Amino acid sequence: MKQYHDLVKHVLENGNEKGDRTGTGTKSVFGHQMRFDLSDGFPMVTTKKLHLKSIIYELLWFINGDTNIKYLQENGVRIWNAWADEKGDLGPVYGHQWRNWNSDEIDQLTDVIDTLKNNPNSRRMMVSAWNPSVLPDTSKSFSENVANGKAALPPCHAFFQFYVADGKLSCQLYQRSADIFLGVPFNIASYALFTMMIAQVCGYEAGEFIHTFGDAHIYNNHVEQLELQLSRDVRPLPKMKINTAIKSIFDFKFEDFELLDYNPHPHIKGAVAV
Ligand code: U5P
Repeated sequence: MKQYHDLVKHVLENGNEKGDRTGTGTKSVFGHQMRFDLSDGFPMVTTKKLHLKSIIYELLWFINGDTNIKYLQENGVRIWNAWADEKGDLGPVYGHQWRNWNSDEIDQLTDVIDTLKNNPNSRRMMVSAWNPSVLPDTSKSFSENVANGKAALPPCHAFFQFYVADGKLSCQLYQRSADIFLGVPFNIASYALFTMMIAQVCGYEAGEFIHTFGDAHIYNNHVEQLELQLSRDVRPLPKMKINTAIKSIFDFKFEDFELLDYNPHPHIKGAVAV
């Protein structure tokens, strides 16, 4: 994961000192891109331990179009707890926009898979989670926004596009805002896995995951943790084994994934800016 370490170094050395919504303060750059060839191994950072379980369950939850945290909680995943209302609802966040865009019964995920199978040269294979009509009113609480039919949070991974060449499927994500220490390692693993799953069900090899950023930032209270991480040696990437019997994106279960040869350095704690 040299790409990740290079991003960390670049932002520590060249980032703009910038205030932010959470009051924490950041070092930030605008515009950056990393490329991961998925045949090199599964891009999970090795210089700190990441838990894959949350990533897999969250991805299956997006794919199902679910926006209530009940399913995540039943599976021990807490990453969305801070934003849900008393019924566990988050409003029309990722899963809703992917499967039922703007509540107009536009299933972007099914449509893009259809195009990938039938017209892979298309330059229109995009899925957008960004929907200006449901962005939250920041003067209101998360649950007030949800009660008004708005999303609890604006999406960070805003939209993605697929590309097929030489029998390989690649995916490029545009992430408008990226917490380099806590969010980015999860976001990379999540979209890398998603790319592999889409490739499998469409009959392609997995090509590259290309991660494009808007505001890529290091929170001031994560600098020490990242310096520790940079001091550690980068280890070989693990491999991801996916049950090859699955032929529909909607049929994957947690048990269909197996991470092999992941030998990371110990976990590093850091506070989340809410
Ligand atoms: N964030 C991520 N990845 C995610 C979700 C959130 O990095 O998947 C981070 C953003 O980078 C930012 C915060 O630090 O959460 C959301 O704040 P804002 O950009 O909406 O102000």
